[in-house]
Amino acid sequence: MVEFKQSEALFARAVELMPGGVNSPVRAFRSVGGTPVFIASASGAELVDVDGNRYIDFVGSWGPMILGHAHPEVIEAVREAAGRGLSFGAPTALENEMTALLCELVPSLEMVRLVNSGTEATMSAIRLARGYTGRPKIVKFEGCYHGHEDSMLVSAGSGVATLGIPGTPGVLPALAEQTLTAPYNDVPAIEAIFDRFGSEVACVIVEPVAGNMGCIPPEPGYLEALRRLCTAHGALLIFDEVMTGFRVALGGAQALYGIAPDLTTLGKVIGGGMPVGAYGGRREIMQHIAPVGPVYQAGTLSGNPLAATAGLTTLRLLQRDAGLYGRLGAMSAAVSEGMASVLNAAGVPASATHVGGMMGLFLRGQAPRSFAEAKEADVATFNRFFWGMLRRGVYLAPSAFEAGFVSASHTEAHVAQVLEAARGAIAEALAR
Ligand code: KE4
Repeated sequence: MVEFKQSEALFARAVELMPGGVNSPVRAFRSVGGTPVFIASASGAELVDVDGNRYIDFVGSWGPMILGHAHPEVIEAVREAAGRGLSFGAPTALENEMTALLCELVPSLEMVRLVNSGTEATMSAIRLARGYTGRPKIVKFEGCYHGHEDSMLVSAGSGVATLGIPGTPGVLPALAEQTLTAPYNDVPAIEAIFDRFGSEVACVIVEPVAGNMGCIPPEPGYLEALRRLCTAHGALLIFDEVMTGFRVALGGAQALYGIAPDLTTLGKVIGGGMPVGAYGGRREIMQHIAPVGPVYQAGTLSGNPLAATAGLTTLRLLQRDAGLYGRLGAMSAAVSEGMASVLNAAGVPASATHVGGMMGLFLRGQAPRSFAEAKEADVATFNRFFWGMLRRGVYLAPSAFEAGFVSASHTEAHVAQVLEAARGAIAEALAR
């Protein structure tokens, strides 16, 4: 019988010290219920919790761990860099190397600014878009998440092309109404927004493959429509590739789909597990950022040598492995489609999506194309399935509305273990 006693004891203390006992809400398991497991260590594709339970990991720290946990070359490079000092608050050659490699690998990047998180990257890119265009409005899509800055924490107003309303206390209505939202994969809806507000729109920010409502790929022609409309109306197209960057292809979704955004935001994989974000794009836009331009943005630990070392080592390993993204795509397909097949065989309608090293599992007969469709999935059964998988040594994302991630360390043996666990977990979920 799997025991979680140490995790339960630690969580009882954690909830007295941190809001919800966590430093990021999704880790609290509130979507799936129960007590989150506390992780003691990780290596390759596997996690070990404080009770000694081992798991095949399909969260990978929400995307960064694409090589697998504790990759020996990354660990050694960080160890060696640490001996030279942790942070200087001054330029280092490492930052030249890191930003040069990002510009080499991501097609639309001519200039980059390093920051410390995906949120900082998107917050800064949005401020830059508003400063560069002189326009107030931004457009985002329902079910897409771009970090927790105020302009992004809004809910769709009633009906299409209406002004946003605060999605959480603390966001000012005056700011929220400058954010317009539209359903993902809905070209008429974004056309309606541009028809009404075109001359006021500073930018459209989009996850080129949506990963925060489960994994929902763009419909054919969708990203092209966003590119066309932004160009026609003088708005900037921002690809938020915090999740898709180096996850769906070496050059990100923009390389996979052949679309050049005006700005790109990055995070997760580019830090190799340490805190790194970045935003960048055409030189003539990025030159508007301080100290060379008037749009202010700064950060004490931006470009931190240790984090840059972890990121740079990771990116170089990805660059060197020509077959990696083909293997990641085959792995994410085998896992997601395999689980969906097991659920369907048990009489539970399920569908799978996968792009490169990210994937989605929906307890819904057809793969959703939007957040509204994703919300039609059977979340209650997913939550029971989640716990059945966890007890059988498979760590899925603790929410029906998150993407899953594979790594270079996942093997065929892991796939077989997952499918065996899924058969038991869904039978148990249905018996309860
Ligand atoms: P961070 O500030 O969490 O580094 O990045 C924010 C962010 C920006 N853009 C996209 C597309 C993202 O997916 C994220 C963060 N993703 C979540 C996973 N759904 C991180 C997990 C968490 O919030 O703890």
